[in-house]
Amino acid sequence: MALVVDNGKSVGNAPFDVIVIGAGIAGLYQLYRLREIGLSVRVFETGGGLGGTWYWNRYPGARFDSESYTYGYSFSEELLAEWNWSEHFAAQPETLRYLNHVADRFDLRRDIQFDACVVSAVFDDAQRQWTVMLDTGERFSARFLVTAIGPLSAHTLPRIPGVESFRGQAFHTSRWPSEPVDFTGRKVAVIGTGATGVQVIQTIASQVGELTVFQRTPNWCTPLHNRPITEDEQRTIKAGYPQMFELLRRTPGCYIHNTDPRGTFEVTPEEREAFWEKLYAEPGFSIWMANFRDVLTDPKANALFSDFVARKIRQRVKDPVVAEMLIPKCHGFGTRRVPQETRYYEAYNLPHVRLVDTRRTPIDRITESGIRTSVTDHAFDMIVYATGFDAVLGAFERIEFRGPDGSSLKDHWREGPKTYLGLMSAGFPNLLTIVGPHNASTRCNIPRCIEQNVDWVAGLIRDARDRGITRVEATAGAEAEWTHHVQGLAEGMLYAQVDSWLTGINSNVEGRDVRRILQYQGGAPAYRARCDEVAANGYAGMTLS
Ligand code: NA7
Repeated sequence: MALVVDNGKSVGNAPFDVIVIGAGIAGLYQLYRLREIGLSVRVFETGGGLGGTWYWNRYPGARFDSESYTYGYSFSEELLAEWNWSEHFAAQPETLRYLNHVADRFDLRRDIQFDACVVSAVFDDAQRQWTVMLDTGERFSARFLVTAIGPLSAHTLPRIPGVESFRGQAFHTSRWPSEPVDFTGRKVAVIGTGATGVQVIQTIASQVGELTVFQRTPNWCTPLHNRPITEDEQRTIKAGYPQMFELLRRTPGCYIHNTDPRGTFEVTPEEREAFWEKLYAEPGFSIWMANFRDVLTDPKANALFSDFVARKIRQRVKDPVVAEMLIPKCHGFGTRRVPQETRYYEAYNLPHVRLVDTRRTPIDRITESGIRTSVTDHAFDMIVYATGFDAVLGAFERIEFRGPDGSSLKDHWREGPKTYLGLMSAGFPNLLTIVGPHNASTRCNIPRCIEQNVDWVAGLIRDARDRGITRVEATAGAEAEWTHHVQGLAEGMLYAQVDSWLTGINSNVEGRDVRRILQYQGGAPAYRARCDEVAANGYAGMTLS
C-alpha cells in the first residue's frame, strides 16, 4: 500500500476519500451512505464499541424520550420491518442492541476503528486533504473530514475541589461501568437533576440504602407514561411507517407532536385546564411540543402553564417544603430541556430519600468520605455525577482543528460559533460538521435530523467527486449571513433568556458563562428546505474548485 509522505516523513497509509469521527447514530449512517456511493471511508471511534450516546450513557434508567419507532433509522424498509421495539420509550440496552444490529446487518464494522481517539485534524492545502492524528500518534489522511461527534458527548465533572479525593465509588453517568453496580444498602449521593439525574434518581431510589440528591436548579419534569408495545400496536406501527415519517418531516422538531395552533388566552379557562390535563396524561413530549403555540414565547402564557405543572408537583410530593424545593422558581416551563419522568416526584416521598438545595447550602468540597456542604459533612459509599456535558461546542474543542492557514476552529468560534448551515465554517475546507452548532439537529428528534444532514453531506461529496472537485468551502459572506439568520431566529424565544446547556452555559468549564445561540430555531422543515435550495443552486454560498 502506498504511503503518504509529508516533508519526507511517512504519515500513514494511502488517504481515504472520507474520514468520519464518531461511530454513533450519525457516524454509522454516514459510513453507510458514503460506502453506498463507492467511497473509501474510515470511522474513528473513541469508545470500545459503537453507539455513541447509547454506548457511553449506560447508567441505570437511561432511556428514550422520543417514541422508539420515531427514533430508529428510516432509510431501510427491511430494517423497519424486521426490528420490533419492545416499549414506547425503549431503554438504553435495547437501543444499543439495535445499533449493533444495524452495524452487523449492513456490515459496517469493517471500516470502524475502535479505541481510536482523534486529537487533531490539520488541512493541507497543497494536497487538499485532512490529516487526523490519534492519541497514539498515528496519522491518517482523507480528502473530506466529517465530524459525527454529537452535541452531548464531552462529559463534565463538577468544578468542585476534592473530586479526586473520594475513596468510595464515583461515576459520571456518561462513563458508567459495563459491569452491574450494586446499590443494595448503600449510601448514595446524586449530584445533578437534569434529564439524566432524573432518570437515575427515579430508578435507584428503591434500590439504595439511602439516597441524597444534590440539586442546584430544579427542572420542570413531566410524566413519560412509558409502557410495552402490544402485538397489535406493533402491527399498526409497522403498517403506518410511511405516514409517520411523512408527519415527522412536517413537524418543527421531527416529533410526532405538533404545536397546537391556538393561543393560551384564546380558549376559556375550563377548556385550557382540560387541554392541559389531557397533555399531562399523554405520553412523551406532547406536553412540550404540542402545547398552545405561545407557551414557549409569551411570558404570561408560560407562567400560567408553569403554575399548572407546579400544582401537579405539589399534589405528588407529600412534604410541602420538599415540593417547593422541586418547583423551579427562576425559569418557566420548557425554557430548559424538560426531563421526562416515571414516578420521579414520588421518589421524594420515600423515607430514605433526601433533597439538598445546593444554592442554599453549597457544596464546599468532595472529601475522602463524602460531600461537605456549607453546613455539614455527608458520608457516602458512592457518588453519582449526573453533571452533564460541555454541550455542542465541547466535543469540537477537544479536537484541535486547523485550517490551511494554521488558524484553529476553536479561535474561529471564540465569540460563539460561526457556520454555514451548521455544516461548515469559512476557512475550514472539506470539513463537514454534522449535528454541529447552528444546525436544526440539536432541537430535533435527533436521528431524523441526522439522516437529513448525512444525506446532504453524502450528496455534496458525491457531486464533488463526479465533477472532479477536490475542495469545497463556505464563503465568509455566507457564513456571516447564516450566523446572523440563526441568531435572529432565537430572538423572542424564552429559552434564550435562561441559563442551561441549550444556551451554552456550564459552570464547570472555563469561559462557558456567556449565553450563546447554538441552535437553529426555524424548525427542521425550513432548515431542510434551505439545505436543499443551496444544493439545487450549485452549492450557493460555497466555493468549489
Ligand atoms: P444537564 O441537563 O446539563 O444537567 C446537569 C445537572 O448537573 C444540572 O442539574 C446541573 O445544575 C447539575 N450540575 C452541574 N454541575 C454542577 C455543580 N458543579 N454543582 C451542582 N450541580 C451541578 O445534563 P444531563 O446529563 O442531565 O442532560 C443532558 C442532555 O442529555 C439532556 O438534556 C438530554 O437531551 C440528553 P444546573 O442546572 O446547571 O444548576
